[in-house]
Amino acid sequence: MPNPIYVLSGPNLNLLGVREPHIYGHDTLEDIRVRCETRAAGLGFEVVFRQSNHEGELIDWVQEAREAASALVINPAGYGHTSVALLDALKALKQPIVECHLSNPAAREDFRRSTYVSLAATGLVSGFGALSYELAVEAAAGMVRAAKTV
Ligand code: CA2
Repeated sequence: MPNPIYVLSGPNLNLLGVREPHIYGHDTLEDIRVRCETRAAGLGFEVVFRQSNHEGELIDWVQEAREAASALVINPAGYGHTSVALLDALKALKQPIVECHLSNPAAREDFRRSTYVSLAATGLVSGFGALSYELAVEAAAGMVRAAKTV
């Protein structure tokens, strides 16, 4: 079994399914965890699925992923738009990084149009609700598999 795919979620995403379902959908983060694990298992991967409201904790997990992950999926939430420190941590990763958003931030307020995370990401999946996470896991697994066959 390859190293797990780390799936990290940033601040306020613990409230999913409880508030603002018109923007972020009805799935809870627990629902999304199950969907990611199921999709990953079908592709021969395990998932480490975590959420934090704290920038430093997310950075610690990105650093942990340097040693322990085969790829990283991250929904940085609000920190994507603000955190140079998170970008610096991501830049130290050699593994594929898939940035993931439930909504399509490019179609929302101007300040959401770009993220620092995009500067380090291999690719981006956004706008598909909970399915964005599943597609991001699939993309991450595909990148890992492709790297192994080259
Ligand atoms: O669309 C996404 O996944 C976002 O990363 C969500 C962030 C937002 O700042 C980004 O621009 C796009 C906000 C996460 C807030 O999550 C909540 C969930 C339920 C209720 C309230 C907030």
